[in-house]
Amino acid sequence: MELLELVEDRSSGYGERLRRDKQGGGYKMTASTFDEIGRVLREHQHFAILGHVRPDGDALGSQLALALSLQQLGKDVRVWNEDGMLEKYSFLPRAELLTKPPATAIDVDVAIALDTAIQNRLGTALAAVGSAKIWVNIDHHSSNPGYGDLVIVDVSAPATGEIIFRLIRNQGLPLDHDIAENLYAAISTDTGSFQYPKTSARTFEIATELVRAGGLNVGKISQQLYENYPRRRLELLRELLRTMRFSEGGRVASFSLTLRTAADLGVLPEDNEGLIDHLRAVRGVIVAVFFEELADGKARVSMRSKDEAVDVCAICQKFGGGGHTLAAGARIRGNLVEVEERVLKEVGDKLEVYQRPSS
Ligand SMILES: [Mn+2]
Repeated sequence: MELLELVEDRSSGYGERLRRDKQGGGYKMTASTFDEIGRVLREHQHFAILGHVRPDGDALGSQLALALSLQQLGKDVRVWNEDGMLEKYSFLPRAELLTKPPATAIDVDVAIALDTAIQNRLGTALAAVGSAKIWVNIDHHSSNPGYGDLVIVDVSAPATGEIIFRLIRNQGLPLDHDIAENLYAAISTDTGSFQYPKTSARTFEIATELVRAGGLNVGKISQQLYENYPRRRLELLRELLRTMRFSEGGRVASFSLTLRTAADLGVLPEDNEGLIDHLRAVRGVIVAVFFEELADGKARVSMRSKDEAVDVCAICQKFGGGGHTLAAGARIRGNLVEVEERVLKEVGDKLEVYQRPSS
């Protein structure tokens, strides 16, 4: 069935809309078709491709992949992220294309936001777009309200990179080794190496096509993604584990990072990506929470759930954040200890009404 739908996607622009209608309820906006987006890509010349602040592999890989494909069509493409290219993803092909946005705004024909649930999560990259005739929003976060003129928010996709691949294939856009490697990295990181629940047959089909079309060396990419961390990331984990606590009878696990500890270790924001998985991996844990003190009087909260019945996106939305059902986050005003208490109380309340399935 998934394969049929993939074929349908290629033959017309309407596969996407059909799938959305079938799922029903989960979408908050009218879907644009790949045809509509493809037309905009072909008919304009100047593009800005943007991604969310504190980017992950999905944001950076998707941005680079779409930019490279458009460049091959002879388009003028700027690729901006507030944080610029992260050290850990600097191995991505043509990583140098992705830069911090300029201080002075630049007009473009089309601005494309990728993997970004809330438009202001584009940070300074949003301000760098002086004017754009058309805004395109391609994402897979369930909390995305559907900002922009052309919108594809596919919450069934485990990664924005998967949607970009389908767009490229559906519209016959260029796909070479460099594009394939960026998309593979995007999908690999956002699926937790093809492990998270939204990883589907379609995901593996796409990975197969990327490996084949790009002649990718999976072992080498994985090594660069998962076996190339700086030592301080492990030193950070050691400090986090000292603060580890379990609550709600072992169903909630959390740890926290103070500004002081982060400064002592020389931690970069990217160092903690994925560390929360150590909490999630514990038997009996349903919700994992990572608290990080920020310099602006707020705390950053990352949350993971192992059960669809416990929707951490809903919890984070109560605090002004968002994300996916099983992976979400928020930035909350208040000191670290106070935020920890408020959030863990909310998680506890959610778990109280949650009944574990008997099977
Ligand atoms: Mn993503």
